[in-house]
Amino acid sequence: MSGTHLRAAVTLDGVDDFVGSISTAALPTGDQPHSMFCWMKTPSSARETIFSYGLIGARRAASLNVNQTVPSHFQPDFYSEFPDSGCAVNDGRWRHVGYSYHGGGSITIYVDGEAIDRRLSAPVAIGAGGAGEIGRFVFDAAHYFAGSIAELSVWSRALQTDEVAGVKDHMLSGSEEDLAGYWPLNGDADDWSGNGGDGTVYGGTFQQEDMSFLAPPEPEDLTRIEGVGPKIAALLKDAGLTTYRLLSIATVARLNEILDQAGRRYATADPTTWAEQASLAAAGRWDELDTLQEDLKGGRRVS
Ligand SMILES: [Ca+2]
Repeated sequence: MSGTHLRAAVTLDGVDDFVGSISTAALPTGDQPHSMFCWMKTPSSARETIFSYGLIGARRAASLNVNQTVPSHFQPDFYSEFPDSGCAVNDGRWRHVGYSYHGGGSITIYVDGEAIDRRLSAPVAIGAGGAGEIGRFVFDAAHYFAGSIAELSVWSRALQTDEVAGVKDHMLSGSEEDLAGYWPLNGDADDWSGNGGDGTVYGGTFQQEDMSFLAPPEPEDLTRIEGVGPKIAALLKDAGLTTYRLLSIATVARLNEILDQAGRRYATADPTTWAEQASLAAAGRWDELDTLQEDLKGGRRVS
C-alpha cells in the first residue's frame, strides 16, 4: 500500500459485529440542528445501519442507513420518515455519506460532498438517553452493517456544504468546534471529541485503508515530534505520512518498517511515542505535548 491517504477504519461482518454502549450524553437531541458524517463502503443490498442513537419511545431517533426503505440508497431514519439520497451508494466503493439537519424538518443529505435537500413532514424530536451503536440499529439490535466504516463524526450544529467538503477530505483532530462525537476507529472505538462517547467493540476488524482518491493534505512540520529530525521527517513524508494526523494513525510496526527500509543509520530511532505525540499536535494541544515531551528523551519515555 502506498500509504499516501491512509484512514483508520473498521470492517464489520454484517452478522454480529458492532460497536455498542456509546454514551449519548453529548449528542444532539430534540429538534436541535446537527450533522452526522462518515466514510463507508458496502456491497450489500440488505437493510443495514451505519450508526444509530436516541430513544424509540420519543417516536424519532437519528441514524445513518443503507437500503432502509429505498434499495441501494443512503437514508437517515427519523423513525417514521426516511429521506433518501436519490442515488445508489452500495457499490462496494468508499462513499462519504451523512446529513445536516437544520431544524424544523429541513435536512440536507450529502453523498460524496454533493448536497441533496429534503423536507420532513414535521420537526424531529430525538429522544435523550439510551446508547449509540456503530454498525447496528440500536432499537431492535438488528440490521448489522456488512462493510467498512471510517471517520464517523456527530456535530451539534448543521455543517454547511463547504465544511462538509473539509470533513470529507481531511481527518479531524478531535478539537473542532461543535464536535459532539468523533470515532476515528483507529484500532478501537474511542471518542476523540473529548465528550466521553467511547464505545465497546463487539467483533470487527480494524485496519488502515488507502483513500488515494482524495486530494493530499498540506504537509506539516513533523520535526515538532520529539525523536523526529529533518531526515526522519523526510522519510515519513516519502511514506505518505505528511501530517500530524496521518502520523497519529500510524502503527509502531509501520513506523519501524519505514525506518528499517531506510537502513542501519536509523536503527536506534524509537517511534513508540510518535503517534501519541502527533495526535496532540494534530489537536493543537501544544501544552500537553510540551508536558509529554518533558518526560521523553529522544522520543523515548524515561520516567
Ligand atoms: Ca462476527
